[in-house]
Amino acid sequence: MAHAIKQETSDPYMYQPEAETMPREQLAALQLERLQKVVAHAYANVGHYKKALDAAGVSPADIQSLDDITKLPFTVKTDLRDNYPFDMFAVPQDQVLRIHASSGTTGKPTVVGYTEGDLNMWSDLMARSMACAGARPGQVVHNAYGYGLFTGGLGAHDGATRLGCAVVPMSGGNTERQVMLMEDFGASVLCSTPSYALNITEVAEQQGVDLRKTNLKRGIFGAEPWSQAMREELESLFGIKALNIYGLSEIMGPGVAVECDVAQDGMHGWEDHFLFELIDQETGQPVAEGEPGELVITTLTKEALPILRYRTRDITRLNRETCACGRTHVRIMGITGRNDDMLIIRGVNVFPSQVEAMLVGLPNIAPHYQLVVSREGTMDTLTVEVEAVPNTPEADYDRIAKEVVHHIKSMIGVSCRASVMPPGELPRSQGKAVRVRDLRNK
Ligand code: DLL
Repeated sequence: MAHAIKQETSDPYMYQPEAETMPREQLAALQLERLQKVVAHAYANVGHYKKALDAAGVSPADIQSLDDITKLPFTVKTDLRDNYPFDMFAVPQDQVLRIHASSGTTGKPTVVGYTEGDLNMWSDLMARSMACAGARPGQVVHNAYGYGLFTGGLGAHDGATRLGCAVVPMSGGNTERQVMLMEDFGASVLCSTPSYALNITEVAEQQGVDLRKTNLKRGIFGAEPWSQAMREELESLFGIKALNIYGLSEIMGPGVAVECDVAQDGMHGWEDHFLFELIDQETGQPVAEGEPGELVITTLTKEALPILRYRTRDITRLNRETCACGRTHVRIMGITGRNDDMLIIRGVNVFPSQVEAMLVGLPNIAPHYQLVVSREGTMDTLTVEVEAVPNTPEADYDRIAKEVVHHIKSMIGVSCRASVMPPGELPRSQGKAVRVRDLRNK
């Protein structure tokens, strides 16, 4: 399908140019000053950190250089759960102005809190991120991230308002109405998960709306892994540029890192507010420059919930070269997936995003899929469920399935089965897509 991008060129417009292009030595000096403050703040005000630092034999005064961060213990998700709901907060309750929580499939959710200063900083960073991704003051932003305890909806909402955009607070769902309002209100920017964006394109097609003819210019997509192939698919279906945005509630929410409109090559992680490390998942040691590893983030300016060395479980690579856009902040080169989403099928590591990269673009297959893992005897088996594109004769399903199996074997190295279904059979995403159905413990 031919690309129909409505705005090819982009200027490197910046919301906070001084911060975004700060020379690296200056950035490092700022980071050290802020790191020392945040460690002292966490140690003095959070029981968990007092205990953890004492146990590691390290005191805030030991942080004399940025490298000293490795003396600090890691924070993991269970630390937040163990201190449910508010014991990780570093400020008195009456200074907390917002609470978000992640749903979590089992047990108690992970709870996060924000002071007025934190909300202000978040709005600024989201405004910065949206401008970096090509949004401009005065535009209409259609926000289809879920509103509620999830940080996506309100995070994007406050950022777009701060940037000076008119926000349409849609949240997820009611997709036919979303298509109508996106067209009628002339939205320039769509904020949603990539899987929900795909759902929107399908509903628009059913309604006879050609999204490429609307005013839409940018998609700011994130909150779940997505492949380059999916990016090309979305860019083509909407006639937009699609930019990747990253964040997590424990650290802030959306706006921790974002791709720039200029290079579209890795997400700028905002180093004046966060310190990024990449570690080997097994040893916890730093990986060599350019190697993949688990992203570890320290908040440098958060008041209500300072977090030291948070193990995100997200796998990526870092690039510290200055970007073509002029921004100096480190680039997070896409998220392959979370290490807890990685499937190990008969010894082969498989991320859903790798399978997605394979499937999207194969002829006769719609870009909807699910991976089903089951156990037969002692063997784990993977079945890839895909949908045929409309009007594919059922007699062809078997041949298509064989092609899928062949491609996955040759590209990823894992043997699987494929099940081709008629259009509309697989569940459609309303927010974060469920890519894996694990039947092994059922
Ligand atoms: O997903 C925050 C967010 C909202 C980010 C809207 C971007 C846009 P959580 O629900 O806490 O927060 O989930 C965080 O989602 O650790 C990653 O595993 C995953 N994730 C977020 N952004 C991306 C991305 C929000 N761009 C978890 N690519 C993170 C891949 C992502 N995975």
